[in-house]
Amino acid sequence: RPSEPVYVPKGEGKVSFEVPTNYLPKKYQPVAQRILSRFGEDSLSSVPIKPIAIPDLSLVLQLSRYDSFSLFIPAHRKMATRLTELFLGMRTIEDLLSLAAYTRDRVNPQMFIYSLSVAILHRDDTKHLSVPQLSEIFPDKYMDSQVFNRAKETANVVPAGSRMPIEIPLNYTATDVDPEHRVAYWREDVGINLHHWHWHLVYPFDGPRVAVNKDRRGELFYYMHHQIMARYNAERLCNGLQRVQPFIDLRSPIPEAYFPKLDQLVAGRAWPARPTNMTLSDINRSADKLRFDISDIELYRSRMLEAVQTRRVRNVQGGTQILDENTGIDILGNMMEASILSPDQTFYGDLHNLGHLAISYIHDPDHRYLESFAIMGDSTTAMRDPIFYRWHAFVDNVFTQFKDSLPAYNTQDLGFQGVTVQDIRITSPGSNPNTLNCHWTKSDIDLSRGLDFTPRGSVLARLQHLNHDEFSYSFVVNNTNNQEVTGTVRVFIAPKYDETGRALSFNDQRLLMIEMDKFTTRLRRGQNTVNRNSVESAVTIPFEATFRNLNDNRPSDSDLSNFDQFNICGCGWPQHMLVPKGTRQGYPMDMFVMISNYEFDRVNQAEPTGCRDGVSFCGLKDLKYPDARSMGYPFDRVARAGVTSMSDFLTPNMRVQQITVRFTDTIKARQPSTL
Ligand code: CUO
Repeated sequence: RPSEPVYVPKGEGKVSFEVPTNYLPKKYQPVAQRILSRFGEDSLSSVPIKPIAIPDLSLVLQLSRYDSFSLFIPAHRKMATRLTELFLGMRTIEDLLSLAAYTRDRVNPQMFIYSLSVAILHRDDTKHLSVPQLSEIFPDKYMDSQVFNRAKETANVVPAGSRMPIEIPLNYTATDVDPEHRVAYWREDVGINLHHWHWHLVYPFDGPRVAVNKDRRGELFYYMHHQIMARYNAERLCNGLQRVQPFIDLRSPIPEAYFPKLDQLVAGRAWPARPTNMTLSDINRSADKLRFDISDIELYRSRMLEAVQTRRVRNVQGGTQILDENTGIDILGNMMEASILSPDQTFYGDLHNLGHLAISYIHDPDHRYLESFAIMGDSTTAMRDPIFYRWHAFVDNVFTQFKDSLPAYNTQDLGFQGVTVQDIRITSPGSNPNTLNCHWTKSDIDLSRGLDFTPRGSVLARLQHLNHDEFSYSFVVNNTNNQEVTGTVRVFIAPKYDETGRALSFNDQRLLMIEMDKFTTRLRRGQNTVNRNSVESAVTIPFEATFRNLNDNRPSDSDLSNFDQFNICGCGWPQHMLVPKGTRQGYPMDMFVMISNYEFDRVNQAEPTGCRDGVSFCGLKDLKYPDARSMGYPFDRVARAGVTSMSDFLTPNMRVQQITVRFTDTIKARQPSTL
């Protein structure tokens, strides 16, 4: 049993840490007293750090504090794994805290946060804690670098409490001359990028087995990224853009450019940009112990495709494994990402990761300019770049090819005896039925934890982001069974028309289906009305997980974590991005609702004790994925024979309703939830 969790500040007071002098890096030791008093003079409580035997850190210290850190680089991965193992191996919380205090100013800061976060998520005595919000530790990975000079200026001149938030304009990376810029608000959204970082933190592909070996992790890699693609494609269609073209010919120039305008504060360097029409090259960077050719990626790709076509994979023992209906996608996901669960990591390589790396070194493949990787090399920032989606469209196509080779669901797989969905509708206050309303909102993020200011106190950045009015679903369901039954309600929405205005075929539309919610419900005999609010969605985490409330002037040090307050999970789609933007005229979409028989969906296991938000994308901590069906069901397979349209597809336990998504180009303050 853990002793008092001393490192979680309680109450209103400020907290300081009493660190043994020799725990500070050598350069700070002569001024130890000054440093410690600087952070300690107005503290109300302090946490003593006990001296421990410091383990061997030689491997971990090979990466300098000022280098960029990427999990896609195998050498970095090794170091991070070692550090994670050390944190996981600390006997008590006090020992963990001591090692963290010792390593904090010595090891690469990004590796430090990564390894400590993975350890916190997986140690028995800390797994009830939420990991710190990355946008507040490394705000430089999420917003325009200009903001940081302005933040410093403000902090020096204006006392804490009277500081106005620093406004970051919406369109700071490009102009509409580049059509791709129309969806920059989506790609550069802080909440979306935080979700992606957090997902990869919860589901690392390398590292201690306890962290990697999770129920259906390969399948979730497929499904979560597939949903990102579906959402991004819907967003593109709303903005008059075509669906993403997969990046297949790796020798062809990449027309999509990206200029991130982000700085790496610790490294003191700007993230490299990529002008239009650059081409990939073989990578040979001895400083990163990294060497591979584009033909290696092509070779791994052909092996992966062969596995998909034959539905067989090689394993390291020299045998073969069948990719079957149930576990095939999980194995493929692990192969694609090259997790340590891949059946043969050497033969299938790390296709997905090498794609990220080759793209991220396109500007300096042989390190002659001493440049580091671009934002595709870091899962924290990768989703900002248009090329992310072209690469992941390729990745998704491989999975879809496999799924399409499986037998279609028949009406028995889809139906629910005696259950009929009679009416489905969306209600949004002050609006027509079946209408979703989007607009802009401005919200704040505190920069002060990520910047070393004197004088201290919070400095807020105010960001403009997409948002929607809260809404609710109501479904009328008839149960003609002579008893109460339990069902899983599955709610999806998808665009109705393609780029040219033609109705999408069933097979195209199903690949664009966005999961909006999934929940279980009891159905009494006879007619039932099932109600559900948008903030309850199984894909999202609450608004407060991403932003602070406007005009919330609590000093940041006494509010060390708004996670503690809301018991928020970090992984999950941000609530403010639940709905695609729509259009001013009103964008037509189909809402699809299915109630499946819970007898076939149920996973028998203990009730979750930790967070339950964002479950569809993030699973449940230490438990099995709580839905026994294939992820993406019922849209993960091709249509059964004879089905060409959505209406052909429907069984009585499903229903479709056209909805309208309307965008109003105004800034609207967030309304408190009605729930
Ligand atoms: Cu999430 Cu490519 O997997 O970034």
